[in-house]
Amino acid sequence: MGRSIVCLCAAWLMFGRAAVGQQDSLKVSLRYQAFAGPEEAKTLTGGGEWAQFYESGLKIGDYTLPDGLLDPKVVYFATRWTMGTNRETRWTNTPVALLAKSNSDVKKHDRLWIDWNRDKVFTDDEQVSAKQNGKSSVFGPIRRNEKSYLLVEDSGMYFTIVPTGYYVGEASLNGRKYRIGLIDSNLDGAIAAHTGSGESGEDILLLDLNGDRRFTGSPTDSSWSAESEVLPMPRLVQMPNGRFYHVRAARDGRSLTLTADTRPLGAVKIDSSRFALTLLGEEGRVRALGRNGITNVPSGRYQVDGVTITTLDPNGGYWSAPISFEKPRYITVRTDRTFAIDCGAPFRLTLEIGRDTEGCSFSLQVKDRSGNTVDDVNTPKHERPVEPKLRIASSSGRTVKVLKFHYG
Ligand SMILES: [Ca+2]
Ligand SMILES: [Ca+2]
Ligand SMILES: [Ca+2]
Repeated sequence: MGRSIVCLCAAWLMFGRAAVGQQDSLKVSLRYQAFAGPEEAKTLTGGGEWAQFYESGLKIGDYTLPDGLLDPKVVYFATRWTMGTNRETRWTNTPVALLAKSNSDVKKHDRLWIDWNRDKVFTDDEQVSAKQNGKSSVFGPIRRNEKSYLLVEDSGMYFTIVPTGYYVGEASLNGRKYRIGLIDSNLDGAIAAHTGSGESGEDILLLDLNGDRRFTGSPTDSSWSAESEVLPMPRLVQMPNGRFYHVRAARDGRSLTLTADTRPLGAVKIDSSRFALTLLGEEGRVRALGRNGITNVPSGRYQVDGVTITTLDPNGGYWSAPISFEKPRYITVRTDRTFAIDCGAPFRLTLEIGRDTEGCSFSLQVKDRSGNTVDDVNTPKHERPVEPKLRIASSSGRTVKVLKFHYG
């Protein structure tokens, strides 16, 4: 009895020593780099934060305006960070902006001032520079707390605020370099320690998994799909060498520390050549990438959050299909056994017919081979496939009606 305990301890110590090598803690220095353009900023931040101009109750006569403006308009400059959370006082705290047109040919306002000091005078130093981006305007950089943001016009009075850039560096792992980065996507001027929920709206971790030096993906659609390189800030991330690392980002975004997780790995089997298994554990949401039916995860107990099946497209890119489970599923990952999760292709369509006084309704559901719900199917262009059609025919085969399904 005593003998076996000694053996167990020895094995533990050996594992511990193997795990504490030079690769076990990585500090990566990051530098600030501007986004290639507002579109890249919007994609990688998952659309950025909303911003809106409101006209309610403001009188232009109360403000001192620069001379010679075309079609001036004073409006509240409302964003999550200018309005704060106190509903009672938010309008009195919200800066007022001045919009004007640069010439009579432009349809929309393309000049902007923000009365930051709230003295009701719009001065030259409060003017925000503007650039045309196709048919819409991009204002900025707007500075706040030493950070810079762009205001990208979506339509008329609706805008998106995005950071002007992100922090990027290279992590060296097993003799290879991987680009890694951070985005202050919730625009609070700091890189947050993760909240662990892995929801969009958090800051972003960028990780170039395939080594093409670009970051592909978006934190809103299929963010945890097998190939996404844009992740709402995780506490634990799997690096391309297959190991899991605890993520700690400096608040100023200038560095990132990755510390290897020391738990032994256990295998989870999913019958699919490429997939991502997302688990909820004590580190929040964890993504484990699977190849040839197997993935390895730090041992422990988890709730299965979802599985995304991925298939490479012969013309480049990949198809992905996230699968969710109706009832909460828990797994215990152990080193001495392989846990199997039954899900994956082939997918089946099930047709449901509803009847009421108005007539019939038809709905299609996509289920996987085990009856789990396939939440979505994404093409290599990150779009949904064309909706299927329903043909209603008479018993003689004559087409009575053709209906097109729509998503939602
Ligand atoms: Ca002012
Ligand atoms: Ca932040
Ligand atoms: Ca990449």
